[in-house]
Amino acid sequence: MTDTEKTKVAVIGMGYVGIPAAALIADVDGFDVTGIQRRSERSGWKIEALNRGECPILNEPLLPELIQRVVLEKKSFRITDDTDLLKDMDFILIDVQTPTDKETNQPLYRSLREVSATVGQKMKKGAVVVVESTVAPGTTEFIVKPILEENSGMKAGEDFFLVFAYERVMVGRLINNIVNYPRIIGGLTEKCTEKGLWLYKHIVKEKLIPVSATTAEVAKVVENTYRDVQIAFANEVALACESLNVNFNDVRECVNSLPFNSNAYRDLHLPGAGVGGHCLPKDPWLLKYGVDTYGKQEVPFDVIIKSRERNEMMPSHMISLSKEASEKAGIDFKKSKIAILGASFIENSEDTRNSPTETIVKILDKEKVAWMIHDPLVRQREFPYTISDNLEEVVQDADAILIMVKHKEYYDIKPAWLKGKMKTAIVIDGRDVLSLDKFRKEKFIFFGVGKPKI
Ligand code: SAJ
Repeated sequence: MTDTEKTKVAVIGMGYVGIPAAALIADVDGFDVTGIQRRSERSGWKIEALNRGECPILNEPLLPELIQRVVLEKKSFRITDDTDLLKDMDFILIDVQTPTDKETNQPLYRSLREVSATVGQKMKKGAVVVVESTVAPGTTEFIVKPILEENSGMKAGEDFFLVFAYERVMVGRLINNIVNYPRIIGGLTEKCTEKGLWLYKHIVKEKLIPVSATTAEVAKVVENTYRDVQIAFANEVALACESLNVNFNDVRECVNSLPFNSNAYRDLHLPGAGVGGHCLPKDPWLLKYGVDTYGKQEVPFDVIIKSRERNEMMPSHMISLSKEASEKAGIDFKKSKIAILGASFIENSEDTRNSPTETIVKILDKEKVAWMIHDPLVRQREFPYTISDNLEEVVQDADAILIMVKHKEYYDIKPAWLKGKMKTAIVIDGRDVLSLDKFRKEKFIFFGVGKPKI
């Protein structure tokens, strides 16, 4: 097949979403993919790294070999900061970050607006623009569409096509989730949806679900809001268990014993030291913003907002447990040294976005309590606080350890090893990693989220 006959695809934003999507499409015969990445401080280095066939994301099964194959062997994927190339593209995927303001929880669409304007200026007639980034319901129709039309002078649905097809990736399973999860294809019009279905049938092995763009936008944020509420519920139950001196795990085993394949099934989630990541802390606010901005009537969102607040308070619950343990040990919390285990937002990953550990450090700094952080994977340049990958050094002379992430290394920590290093034997387990019985038998003061105090 000659180069001209190939379907040309641009993917804008070489992040957790854009890189696997681009590499998978480039691996399909008949497709040629250009990754577009601006030379920003944080991510500009990825352009050269990817063009050398390197994978900028750690610990991603399948991704390194896939990138090598499409960049170095097939030469069907190259990365650039040159947006002029957008003019030749049949499909343009917008995979830029869509963060929310930490104070107002409003979406920050600067990147999305800038990229949409550039795409509008450059795209050719008949191009299919696909937004994969998570946005508030209403954004595709009321923000992206007008910007594309104004900058191109073309009409959406006729001269070009617009689709919202959100990603469902998760660090550690980026390729798996794109290929093996059903994909929602939300077109602005039926014709737009058809265009989206054509593209994704080449990389998605599971079913494709055609809906309207706004339906897809609601589904996306609801998927994560649902999980956030589920986790908040588990956190609230965990607090009740601590208060009643029962073990959350026992309660969860009972509750989830209802048969899974019946309508009576329950899926009580896991409580923990907090809810981080790029999805759950922001998507509930995107749902609210979409309804507040484009909805026809008010929705109070009590359940969703209370759940968000519950999850946000879990790091401070870890601190309260640590204070209670210090009192029990007869030491002055203010003069103690806290070893924080885990800086990433999720186990066995270096991803630190919205990490609950950042909240812990802010609280300790405010109370002028000394701390050290251990993480086996997080690169220092990705985290604003000093991290060590030397566990022994971090726990040495510590009065308490706070387990914030269930990295696999932490399951091997032995009471005797820890006791020999720590000044005071306090463990606050935020992720149900260590055995309460084993450590209490070795005279540790052991508290944990959802754990009985006695
Ligand atoms: N967490 C809990 N209790 C739980 C599950 C998670 O406290 O029962 C915490 C984690 O420690 C983490 C945060 O919540 O700090 C988020 O964890 P997550 O498992 O939801 O990981 P994410 O944020 O990568 O979630 C993504 C989401 N997928 C997309 O946005 C496409 C989420 O909807 C998926 O359910 C999840 O991946 C997945 O399991 O694939």
